[in-house]
Order: sequence, then structure tokens, then C-alpha cells
Amino acid sequence: MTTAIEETLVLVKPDGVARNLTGEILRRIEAKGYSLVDLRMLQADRELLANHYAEHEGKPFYEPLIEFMQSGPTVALRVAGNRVIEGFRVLAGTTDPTAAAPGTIRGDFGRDWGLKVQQNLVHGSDSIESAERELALWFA
Ligand code: RTP
Ligand code: MG
Repeated sequence: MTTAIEETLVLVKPDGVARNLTGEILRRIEAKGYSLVDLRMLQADRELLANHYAEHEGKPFYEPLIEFMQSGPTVALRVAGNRVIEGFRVLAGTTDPTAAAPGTIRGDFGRDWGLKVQQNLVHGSDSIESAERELALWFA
């Protein structure tokens, strides 16, 4: 069994904040044994989001995604733990809330009601490189 203490960026997206799910999401992260290292609440601007979602530029959901992410405040979390990058994505569940397994954040709370973009409550970095890049952006 290898040990790999990592840090990841978790975002409670505007839908999660608006639906008062920030506490529930934090509770699940802490219950799993991960540690909260830093936290901030902010209204993301277009420049930050364009950087954050650069890999998706040009995809059909890109513009709706950037708009949705500016629709209200986001809570950004710096979370640490053993294999937390993969571990948080397991807690979150798959991107599509309809397909996400019950017991996951998206499976339990995510909504997919013909919206322009999947409003799936959370973001979690998907690799060590993404985590470093995204943490630098959101905790500049
Ligand atoms: P995230 O980056 O937010 O953790 O989510 P992810 O890896 O599971 O999904 P990704 O493919 O990176 O997509 C980023 C976010 O874009 C929205 N999206 N909507 N077809 C759609 O409606 C669609 N596809 C992607 C979601 O908010 C997704 O989390
Ligand atoms: Mg992603």
C-alpha cells in the first residue's frame, strides 16, 4: 500500500452554494478523513474561469458552463489527504448526475433536467498537474 499525500482543488459550484449544500459536501470530505487546508468564497470572473476550463474551450458546453459558473458565488477548498485527487472524484461521482451512483455527491444531489450544462455541484482536480495549476489559480 503506497502513501501519496496530495492536495486537490474542490469547488462547490454555484448550484451547490445556492442549494445550501456546502456544509453537506464539506461534511462528506471530512468524514472520509481528508483535511481542509484552505477555503475561500468568491464570485469567479470570466478570466479565472477561462483559465480553469481552458481544456474545454470550443466544446458545445463551454459557453453555458462559463455562464453558469458566473451565476453566483463558488466555494473553493484546498483539501489534503492520501490519494485525495482520485478519492474526491470517487466521492463526487461521474460527471453526468443521472448516471452518478447513489452515495456519491452527484448521485445523491445532482440534477439533470434538460439544463444547458450539467449542474453537478462540485469540481475536483483530475491529476497532480491539474491540482497544482488549479490551486494556483483559485488561491492566487
Ligand atoms: P469537473 O471538471 O467539474 O470536476 O467535472 P468533470 O471532470 O467530471 O467533467 P469535465 O468533463 O471536466 O467537464 C467540466 C464540467 O463541464 C460541465 N459539463 N457539462 N454535456 C454537458 O452538459 C456537460 N459536459 C460537461 C460539467 O459541469 C462538468 O463538471
Ligand atoms: Mg474536469
